[in-house]
Amino acid sequence: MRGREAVAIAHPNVALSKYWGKRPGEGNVPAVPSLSVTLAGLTTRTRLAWDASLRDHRFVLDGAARTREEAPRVFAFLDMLGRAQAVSACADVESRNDFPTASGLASSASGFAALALAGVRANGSDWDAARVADLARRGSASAARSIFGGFVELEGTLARPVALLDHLPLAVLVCVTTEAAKAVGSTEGMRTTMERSPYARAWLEEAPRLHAELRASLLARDFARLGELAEASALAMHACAIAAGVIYWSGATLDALSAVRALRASGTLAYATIDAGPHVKVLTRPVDAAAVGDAMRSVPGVLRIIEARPGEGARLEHREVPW
Ligand code: 2P0
Repeated sequence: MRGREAVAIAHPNVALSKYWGKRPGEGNVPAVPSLSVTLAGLTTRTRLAWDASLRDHRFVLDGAARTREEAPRVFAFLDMLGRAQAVSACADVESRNDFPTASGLASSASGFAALALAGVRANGSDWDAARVADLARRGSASAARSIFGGFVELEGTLARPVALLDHLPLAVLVCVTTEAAKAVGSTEGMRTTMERSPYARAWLEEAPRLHAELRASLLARDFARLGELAEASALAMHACAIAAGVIYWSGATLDALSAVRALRASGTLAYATIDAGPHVKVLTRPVDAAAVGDAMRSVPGVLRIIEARPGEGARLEHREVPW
């Protein structure tokens, strides 16, 4: 029998202070705190119904049905979601991203955020945002941050909003450098880093310091300091990963980084951040976004630019207020 359904939407986020590395043990708990901004304009929309007539979950992503073998993480998450909600039925899920998977914006963050919220609400549960975020984290830690809008912190198992989306005027220019999917996923990349990098301990010590200072600069609305710290966090994360042979950068990444530094040298507030892929995301003020976009477009190897602004947290479709 088909139960109630819910349709949730969620957006990806970009971390200003980075999460890289997990605490030992179960539960997918980050080893370091992170702070992100949820992005408007790029959306995952997920419909979920609990259906007792199904023999296994049904998962359709961007119009194509995926089997348990093809999407093990999603199926394991749905198993866990059913247990958490005490539902014996299987989930019937259709999910769609309106942005390409290789865009450099993690679809796992918006994907697991939308899936968690839809699964909980389809069962009629009125869990609060922190509890839904705790669930989403088990799918992908960055998904916990996409439950909330604006500027969001994830520390251990707890995700919480730090500042509203209009707290600090910010434009994020995603400089796409390849249309190919990344070679090494984040989970594997961070595991290899923690096992093999001679600088793993240094990262685990440095990341919380950078995070605390970045958080303070956000609350003080100090854009330049926030940008410097965000770039420092990304560079420290990648330096640690590179030392373990986990190299996400390409030549275009370095060229884009140089262009951001040239912009700064000429007096423009522009700062780079880089996630588990070769794309460079430029943090700038909306007033400078057009000029920064022009400069980045002229970098050889930058294929196109997606411009994003701070956005809302995950919510049920057709609802003005978050839930
Ligand atoms: C972040 N990243 O803080 C960091 C920076 C990428 C680089 O969170 O293993 O997909 O599923 O918890 O959340 C991407 O990692 O990893 C990520 P899992 P996730 O945004």
